[in-house]
Amino acid sequence: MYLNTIRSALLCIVALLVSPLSALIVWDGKIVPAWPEDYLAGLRKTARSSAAPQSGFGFYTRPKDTTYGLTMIVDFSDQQAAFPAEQINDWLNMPGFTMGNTKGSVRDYYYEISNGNFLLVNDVVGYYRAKNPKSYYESGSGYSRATELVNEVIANFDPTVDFSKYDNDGNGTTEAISIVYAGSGQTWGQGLWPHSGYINQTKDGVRLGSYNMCDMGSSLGIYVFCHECGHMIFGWPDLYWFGDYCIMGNRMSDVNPVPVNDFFRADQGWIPTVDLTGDMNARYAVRPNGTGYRYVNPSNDKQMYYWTNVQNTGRYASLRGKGILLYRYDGGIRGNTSGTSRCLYVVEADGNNAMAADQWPSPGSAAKDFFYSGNNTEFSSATNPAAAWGLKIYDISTVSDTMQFSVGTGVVATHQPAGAFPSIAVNSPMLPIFDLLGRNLTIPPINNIADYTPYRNRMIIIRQPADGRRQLYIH
Ligand SMILES: [Ca+2]
Ligand SMILES: [Ca+2]
Ligand SMILES: [Ca+2]
Ligand SMILES: [Zn+2]
Repeated sequence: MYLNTIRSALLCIVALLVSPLSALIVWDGKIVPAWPEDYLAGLRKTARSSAAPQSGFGFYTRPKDTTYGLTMIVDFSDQQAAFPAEQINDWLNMPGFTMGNTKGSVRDYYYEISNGNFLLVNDVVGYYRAKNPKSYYESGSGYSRATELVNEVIANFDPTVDFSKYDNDGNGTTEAISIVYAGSGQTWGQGLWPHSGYINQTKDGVRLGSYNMCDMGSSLGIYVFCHECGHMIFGWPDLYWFGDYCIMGNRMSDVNPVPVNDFFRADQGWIPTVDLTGDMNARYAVRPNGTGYRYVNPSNDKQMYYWTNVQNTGRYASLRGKGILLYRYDGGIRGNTSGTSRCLYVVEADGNNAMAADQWPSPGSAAKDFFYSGNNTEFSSATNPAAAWGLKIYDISTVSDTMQFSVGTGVVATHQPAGAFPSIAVNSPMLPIFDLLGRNLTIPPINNIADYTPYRNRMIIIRQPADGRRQLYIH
């Protein structure tokens, strides 16, 4: 497991003890006297400002860190634009955009939830006045007339737009082509109802791939555009039977939508992950927007549990609870197609599995869906809900910004103090590093140690900027 992780991932996360020879790990999660607090604070600041994307899990598309999209804006003779083009540009791109209660632009949303790892920049062109009134495109069967509008809009802008600029990764297909129209969608699943689709056309030498069609509505909320970008750019499915816990699920707030769920964020590498295995006995801290914990089915590496600390503040303000939120993912299932066939769902701590029975708008979220002391403090084969694959999480703490839990069925391992911060030579040779069970882990040579960064009081990030690889060790 460890070796596979190390070899296959650009980001390696390993729990380990310090060998006297390597002394590579310098923070034991308790107290290291050689590290004064202001020094730690400075390093944390550095870590944030220079954060680079981590490799993630690879289940969904991972776009370029900065992705350029094209947004073509349209109005109609019977639905004229209520917002000037400059305002549409601000809505998509302006840092700190507000309008009514809308919190931030589309760019802000993704920049924020990706912890600065994904920047979406939209070029805005238009307005284009459609040939037919909006009522025409809203009729017809299914999305046939949306396709008609898409073709019409592309033909209109092709002479002045170089679509090849929007193939960000040079693979021959654009990533983020959007059409945003004046007014509101009318009928679910018909006409111009917001959706992501596929354009089978080649322009300027690139295939126009998936597109996002979105309405402006009456107040420029960001839910719909951000949700459609989830489909278009990342390939995320609609999370039906998922409640309010993701922007790909319920539409709780147009103006301050919840983030993408933490499993998808970890899949992108936007939050770090610690992999736990059945032979580990340890106690961990978990903080909001911090490290997530993963437990993979030992006999099927596409199935896993993932859990984080979610507090209902900020982007999560519309949730009705807080604590440890636990997901179960199955990469062998495509999307959430019924209450009993879901690629991703929340394992509800109250054990009533209400979200499998119904969806939007209820049940949305519930305080007792979260694990915390006072509700449910254990998740194992003997509890309701029951854990599969040998996972046991127990002794979950009360709700707070720093929650704790223990894992495993044995005695929690204790750590030796790491001692003073060692001096580490650049271009050091292969270093012997041992995990909690004393197994020697084969770690590639460290060629260029840029810095050591304590992370959330639990980790050291070791960078290897020479080849862009990074390794993250926790202790
Ligand atoms: Ca062109
Ligand atoms: Ca591309
Ligand atoms: Ca429930
Ligand atoms: Zn959708």
